Amino acid sequence: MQIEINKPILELNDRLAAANRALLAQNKVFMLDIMASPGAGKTATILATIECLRERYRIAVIEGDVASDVDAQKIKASGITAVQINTGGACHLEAAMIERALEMLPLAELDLIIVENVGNLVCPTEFDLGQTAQAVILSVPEGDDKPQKYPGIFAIADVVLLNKLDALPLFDFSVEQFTSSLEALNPTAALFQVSTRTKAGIADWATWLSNIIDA
Ligand SMILES: Nc1nc2c(ncn2[C@@H]2O[C@H](COP(=O)(O)OP(=O)(O)OP(=O)(O)O)[C@@H](O)[C@H]2O)c(=O)[nH]1
Ligand SMILES: [Mg+2]
Repeated sequence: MQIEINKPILELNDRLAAANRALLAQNKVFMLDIMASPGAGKTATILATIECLRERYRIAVIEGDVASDVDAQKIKASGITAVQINTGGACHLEAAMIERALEMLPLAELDLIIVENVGNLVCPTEFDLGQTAQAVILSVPEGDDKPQKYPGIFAIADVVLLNKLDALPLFDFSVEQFTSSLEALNPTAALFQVSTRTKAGIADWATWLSNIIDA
């Protein structure tokens, strides 16, 4: 006999995610979930995005990490409210964790919540958080083959950011190969080539995000 553990866990997660989504809709808050490997540039992208959009939207950030409040401190240093979730080992955020973080935020006074998921290209894929949109960041040093090797996460993305574009001369990374594998997996995902260091592409990405927030 086989016991299916994942099914009830995911069903419960889906129910809580639906409740999060309803709460956000009721408060007219857009929630963006950002997923990527450790070090791909999630926090750097969030900070760069905040700089572009802070005059236009009231923003808060939910930080997900296995341990520490390093990223939440970076966000707070920019004057933006941040709630840190420590998963204590889990390699992804879950809807129940977001539910608790949302209780700590003044939803009626916010337009945009950016969630930094735990650094991982596999685990976050199955866990709906109640987000409005999902972004995946891949950075140039990770290699152009990642959509082929981790198809699940690229397939569910609404938007993909190729970050650390400034590092292209140092790595054997084919933008063409990456783009065509991504397109084969997810033809409708928007793609932005960015560098949080040089700020290349950041304004275009922020404009795209603000267009879907306003839609
Ligand atoms: N050269 C270059 N470095 C970058 C760029 N974006 C981020 N970095 C660097 O990459 C490292 C990781 O960036 P983070 O933003 O902390 O990455 P993260 O995905 O939030 O990492 P975790 O939260 O640990 O999973 C830092 O040293 C950043 O300065 C970029 O566009 N170009
Ligand atoms: Mg980070």
